[in-house]
Amino acid sequence: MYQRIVILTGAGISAESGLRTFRAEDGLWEQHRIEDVATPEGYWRNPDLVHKFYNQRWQQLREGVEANPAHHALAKLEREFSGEVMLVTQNIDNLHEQAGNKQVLHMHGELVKGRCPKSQQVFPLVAPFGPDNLCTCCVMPQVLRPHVVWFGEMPFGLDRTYEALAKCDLFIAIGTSGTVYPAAGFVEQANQAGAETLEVNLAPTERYSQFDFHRQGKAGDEVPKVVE
Ligand code: BJW
Repeated sequence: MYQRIVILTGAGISAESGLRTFRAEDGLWEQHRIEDVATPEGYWRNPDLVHKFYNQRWQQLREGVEANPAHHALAKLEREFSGEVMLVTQNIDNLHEQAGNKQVLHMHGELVKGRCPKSQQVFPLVAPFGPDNLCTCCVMPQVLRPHVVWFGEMPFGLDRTYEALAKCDLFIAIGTSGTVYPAAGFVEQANQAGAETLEVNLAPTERYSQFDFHRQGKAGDEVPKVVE
């Protein structure tokens, strides 16, 4: 019955794969100040600290974190749905790709890539971030920064996302607290387009009242049921 679906995922969809979310009590920011590890100013103040933060997360991915039933259900949807489906993730992990999704818009970047801070050229990450991991695009090679979007920076692919939101008939937000803009405003855009909206989360979020439907529980339990 739906023809054009937009799906937004957040850290909660990867929680059952063993990746920590941000704002939980034992979350990624429990031991860090957001300004230190998630802003460009924090990065330039102390690149070593930020490199260490992302190297630990990259290492965890490389050690074999696996996609869970929620990621697999969304890959099945992409394979089998006859209409259009757009998957936008705020996550920098690669679990949607691991599950088989071919079209993933990583609006906050990707952990498996680094970026030259001068030319903005993006490189696959082959070694940990650090003073010796340099770009190959500049005459004076630059230290690669994580290819991620920090506070105050512009998320990727917004034009495409807003275009899809303006046309969608179903919007689903999975495992995101709805506290970070512009992603937190997507439900409003979908509502304005006349779409139906569904929130899948362990607990009601700040955006609860903006959604038509809710499924409360683990993404790994709920998303496969939604996709069926
Ligand atoms: C489960 C589960 C399970 C757990 N199953 N569920 C004042 C007002 C409005 C906006 C601003 C403002 N001041 C500043 C701003 C803008 C700012 C912003 O939004 N700040 C807010 C804090 C207010 N935003 C920006 O700066 C953005 N850029 C920007 O706005 O550019 C200008 C612009 C202008 C005009 C148009 C458009 C743009 C950039 C934001 C960049 C965010 N970057 C980070 C780090 C990325 C790299 C990294 O991963 O380290 O992105 S911050 C962090 O938060 C990360 C996440 O993607 C993002 C969202 O977090 P998420 O995914 O929601 O995780 P949690 O932990 O918050 O929630 C997890 C949820 O899962 C919970 O609800 C759990 O219940 C649930 N859950 N287990 C189901 N098993």
